[in-house]
Amino acid sequence: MRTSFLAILLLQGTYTALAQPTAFDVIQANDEISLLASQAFQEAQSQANDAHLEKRRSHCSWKNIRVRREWGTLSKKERKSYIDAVKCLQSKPARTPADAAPGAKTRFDDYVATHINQTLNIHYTGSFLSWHRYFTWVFEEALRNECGYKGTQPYWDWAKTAVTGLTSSPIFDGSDISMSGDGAYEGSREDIILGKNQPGLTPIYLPTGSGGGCVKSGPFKSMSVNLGPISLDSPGGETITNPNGPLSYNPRCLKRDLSAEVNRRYANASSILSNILKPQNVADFQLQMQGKPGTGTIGIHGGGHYSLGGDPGRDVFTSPGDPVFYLHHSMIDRVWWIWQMLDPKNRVFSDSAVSGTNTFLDSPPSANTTLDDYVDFFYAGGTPTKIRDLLSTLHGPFCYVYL
Ligand SMILES: *[C@@H]1O[C@H](CO)[C@@H](O)[C@H](O)[C@H]1NC(C)=O
Ligand SMILES: *[C@@H]1O[C@H](CO)[C@@H](O)[C@H](O)[C@H]1NC(C)=O
Ligand SMILES: *[C@@H]1O[C@H](CO)[C@@H](O)[C@H](O)[C@H]1NC(C)=O
Ligand SMILES: [Cu+2]
Repeated sequence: MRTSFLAILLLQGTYTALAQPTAFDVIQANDEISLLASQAFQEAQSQANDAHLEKRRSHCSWKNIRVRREWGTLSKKERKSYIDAVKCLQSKPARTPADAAPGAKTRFDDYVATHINQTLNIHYTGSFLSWHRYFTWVFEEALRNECGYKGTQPYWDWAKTAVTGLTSSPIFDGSDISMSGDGAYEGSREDIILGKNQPGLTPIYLPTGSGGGCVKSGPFKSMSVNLGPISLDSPGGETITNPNGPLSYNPRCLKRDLSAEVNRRYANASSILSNILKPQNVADFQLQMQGKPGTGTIGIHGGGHYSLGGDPGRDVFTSPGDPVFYLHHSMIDRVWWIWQMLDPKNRVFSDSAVSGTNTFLDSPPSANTTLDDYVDFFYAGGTPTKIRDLLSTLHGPFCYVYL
């Protein structure tokens, strides 16, 4: 395997030399990620063809593998069919009974309600990566099985939008074949302040973006966000909560506040590359990705979420209420997959592939997450599945790779 220039820099601890990247560094970091991604693809291909693994696998082979692609590489027709399938889920009635979540009105909302219900047990926990991998996959399955979608779940490459800006990217340009664009501009506002009222934490100031109001154009212009908010970070450090309860019916427009600045600051090519090359165990990997509280960063995971902004984009609980959530989490999953494929023995097929407890930052204190713990989405669908079976994208329910 080729030892890369950047890997050597990282090993030598001279990475700080790149803290102010030039155009050259950006290109180089992007090239590095592409190389690592193609190595991951080859590793997955050889695993899929491996006769030994074949025995442990029920259904997945290289012949029926699904390939997830970056949004901008999809044809217009493919983008349209993804959008149509999401809108189809938004038009079908919820399976969640009204007494379990009165605000869940559509099949799309079933997923939002499930995420809200479990938020404090799936972020900064041992299940974070596997839970969201399975969640995104079960959503993709619903698009296919309930809405006739023939494609795969596309992803949002933040490294690309860190360079192009968000509003001019094919995901957010507001056209009929985008995921809708920015919200109406609400003028300059006070910063978003994360952790303002948490004692002992240095607050993080995030600039507001170029929108703030209701999404103006594109396919999701008139969609209804039905659930939440539960903990919506707002200008000035205020947090907005629906007083009628987290799962009550609270229909409102989809708001966005696209911020290329937040994207660039936390989810650029170097930060993605560093998240792939630096952490040597899953505890460090998932913590770098989510941002270690108190260190002043929100990681690439927070970078994507907060660059969307708006409502529900800035609400950890309700975030799947913005359909771009699934493109974002597909990218999160892709980064995990690339990292896993650098050392599959330890990062996929081992007890040490999982680390952490069952509660948000172990608060309140809880048991360590184990490979035999189940991920269960209740009404949203999917069979309750052990984390053990969610660690490889070629095993258990899965059969996909990223290109
Ligand atoms: C919320 O989670 C509990 C288990 O913790 C489950 O019994 C309940 O059905 C879930 N509700 C929804 C709306 O998913
Ligand atoms: C890229 O991200 C890293 C950390 O995530 C940050 O230190 C660096 O300043 C960012 N680059 C730019 C150009 O904002
Ligand atoms: C939980 O995991 C931590 C970190 O890996 C470990 O030090 C600790 O012993 C584990 N606790 C139990 C009860 O297994
Ligand atoms: Cu989440």
